[in-house]
Amino acid sequence: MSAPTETSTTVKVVLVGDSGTGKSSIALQYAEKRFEEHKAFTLGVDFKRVDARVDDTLYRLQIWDTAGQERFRSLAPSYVRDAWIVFVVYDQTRADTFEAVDYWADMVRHERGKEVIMVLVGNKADLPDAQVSYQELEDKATELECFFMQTSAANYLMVRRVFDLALRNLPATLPIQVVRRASLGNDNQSGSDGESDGDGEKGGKSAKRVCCRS
Ligand SMILES: Nc1nc2c(ncn2[C@@H]2O[C@H](COP(=O)(O)OP(=O)(O)O)[C@@H](O)[C@H]2O)c(=O)[nH]1
Ligand SMILES: [Mg+2]
Repeated sequence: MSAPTETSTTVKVVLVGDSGTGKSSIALQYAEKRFEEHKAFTLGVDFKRVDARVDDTLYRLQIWDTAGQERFRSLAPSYVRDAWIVFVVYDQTRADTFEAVDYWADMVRHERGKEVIMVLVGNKADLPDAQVSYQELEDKATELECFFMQTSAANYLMVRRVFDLALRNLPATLPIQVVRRASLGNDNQSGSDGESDGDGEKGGKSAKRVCCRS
């Protein structure tokens, strides 16, 4: 395998969506490969830094995990404003969180227009009692002209795939500057997870690109 290309630009990623949908759990699983059954509520905004390798490129990610509660809602736009990737997360076992997707997606489009990579994420795909079907997810993503994926924050591979999807589709307009060919060092996305796209994951389906004509 060739050495990855390191990029100098930090890619800002923001998670939005109603409270309890699993935003913090997705961030935790991606950054630290762990899952907490009883995750404490996020107050305000949490921040994580992750080095991520996708294909042959090493990205530096800043992950901003916002709180979904009503009293914190006014904070989210200022984080979304200069983000390149926004995950709009709902809990597929709670229809009310899916209904709230319009609110969050409108805010994202208002702040960032079509330039941003927006991914509609149906989380908790490991749980049996879904109130929102895969078809509804797909239809909503078509309507919102965004990417979509089902995830389970309990499953690292599913979480990694949603980040990979977004990173692979970063627009050419992103000023990513390649600085050097570098050996991988200690980034946490070593690519040795034995994962192959589309296979080997439980409880979810792979995403399709449905949108985002530029
Ligand atoms: N079964 C299951 N539980 C999850 C999943 N994601 C989050 N949770 C749980 O749902 C609750 C809320 O998660 P949290 O990450 O705090 O949601 P947030 O408010 O959107 O940040 C926590 O008890 C998590 O353990 C998931 O994919 N599957
Ligand atoms: Mg949270």
